[in-house]
Amino acid sequence: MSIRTIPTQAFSDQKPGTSGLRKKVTVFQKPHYLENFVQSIFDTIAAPQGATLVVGGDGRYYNRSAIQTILKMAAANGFGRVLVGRGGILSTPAASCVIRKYETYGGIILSASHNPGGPDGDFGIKYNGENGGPATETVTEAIYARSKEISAYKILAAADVSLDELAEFSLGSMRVEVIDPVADYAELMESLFDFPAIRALLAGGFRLKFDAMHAVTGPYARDILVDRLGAPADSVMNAVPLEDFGNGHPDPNLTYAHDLVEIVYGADAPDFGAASDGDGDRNMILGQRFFVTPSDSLALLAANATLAPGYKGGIAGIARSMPTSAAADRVAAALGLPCFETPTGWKFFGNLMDAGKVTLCGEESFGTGSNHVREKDGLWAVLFWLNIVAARKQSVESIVREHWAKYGRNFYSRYDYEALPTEAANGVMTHLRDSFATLPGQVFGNYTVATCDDFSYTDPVDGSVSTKQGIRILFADGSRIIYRLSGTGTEGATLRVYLEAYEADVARHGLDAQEALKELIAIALQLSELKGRTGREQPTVIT
Ligand code: VG1
Ligand code: CO
Repeated sequence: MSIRTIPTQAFSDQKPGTSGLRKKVTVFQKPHYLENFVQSIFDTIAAPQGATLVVGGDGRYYNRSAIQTILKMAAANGFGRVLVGRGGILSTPAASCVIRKYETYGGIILSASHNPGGPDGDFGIKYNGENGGPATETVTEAIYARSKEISAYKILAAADVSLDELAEFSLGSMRVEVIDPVADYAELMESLFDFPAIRALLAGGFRLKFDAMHAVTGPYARDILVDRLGAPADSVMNAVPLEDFGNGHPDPNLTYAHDLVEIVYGADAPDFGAASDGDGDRNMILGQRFFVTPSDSLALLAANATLAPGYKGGIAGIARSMPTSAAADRVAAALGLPCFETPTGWKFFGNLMDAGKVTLCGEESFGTGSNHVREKDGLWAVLFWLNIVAARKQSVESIVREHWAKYGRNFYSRYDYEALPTEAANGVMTHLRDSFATLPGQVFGNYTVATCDDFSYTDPVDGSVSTKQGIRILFADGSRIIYRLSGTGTEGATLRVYLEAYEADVARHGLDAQEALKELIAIALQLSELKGRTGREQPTVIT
């Protein structure tokens, strides 16, 4: 088998976004497009000869074919060994787990997460480093720079290999090990949570429903929830991963996980509901007819962490992305723990976890995780919740209400305006920036603007600076409106508007979030001139 050097022309649009390079499948299918990006990764990370790489993805359309290309390129670029999930499958947190457990030289994860899949859907690719976490911005910028000047890539001339059985074989001078995608991850979960207590909870009649949304978590949920914890087989729905996610949108929120929501809000509802996304790193937690906002979930996990064996010694600190509500900050303050506010995207948490500054991290976008891996982790959050419910012997709703009574409630919502014309979305952001000078001190109904700015972050570990990470309008009473352009979309621009208001009065904790935030939402629309500038009357999704 010979190594070929293929001449190529650079593409100008391979800039990784919030979580890797995400494009339409049809873009990745353009000749040399995938190869150029993979070679740019290899050139940038400069792995030592013979290094080990992990490769796997969420199983969406094009996953299998991309993996064949990556294996041949890894062999041609001097890797000595690749660990690849059977069938090309590895959930994002499982990939992170495998990188760390086998101390590999990082891994390549193929996923466009919650974006739809299929021939007309989205595909994505990213590199995670030796700590198991998404490459830092310094590395992704270097990969992008390389992609703009690349003129050739290396690939082994070889036939495709079979990945459907656990096996070990050679590809050129590289070893390929096809590994069980679930086993290492499930073992890690068992080491963190009180499985006997959860098993007893389920045996005692507590009913749960987990929606894998036809995405990667199906086999993980079956192994852990059904086989190890004894939940009835029908506790896991949409459990077979499909290349197009059954034409669905594998995004675990009240809009897209509607099958689950109908069950959990219906007659004879189970006690607990949960869903995960395309690549298994997001989670939605529901009690019986009760929705837990991701921001509250992070705060609650932090407040109850010591109930889980893996965290019984306490946590070092908490980090949340800037748009995530400050509910976790209140828990950190009460526990005397440091709390960090980072830009959006898991890559900003890695340094903090590596330095031992934080144990738990979370984002408002249905992402929570800890230093057990370096990605957010959907099933981990589900197990953490089940562990807490088992230990406290209370319903999800009563646990949340008690939390609000103690710490106050941070009402929270996010409005997404998807696929806007890029010009219009940029226009909204520019208009807001132009009003920075005049906004402070202005009064809108019950709200007075205290300050406004573009969020910028200096990493406390490596000193790197990330600017323009979202526009913040901060009000005198601590309420906030944030505007941000998404870095994961593949069509036009997606504008996200994040709203938060704090409420200490228990008598008002039962309010619907949309009702409680009504005035703030009207202010957000007014300040941004969003309707006029984009022509959109309604958001695409409200979470
Ligand atoms: C979104 C979320 C962000 C998350 C990112 C990747 O990014 O807002 O919090 O980290 O997706 O999650 P953006 O730039 O579109 O707002 V996943 O599960 O798509 O890997
Ligand atoms: Co995801």
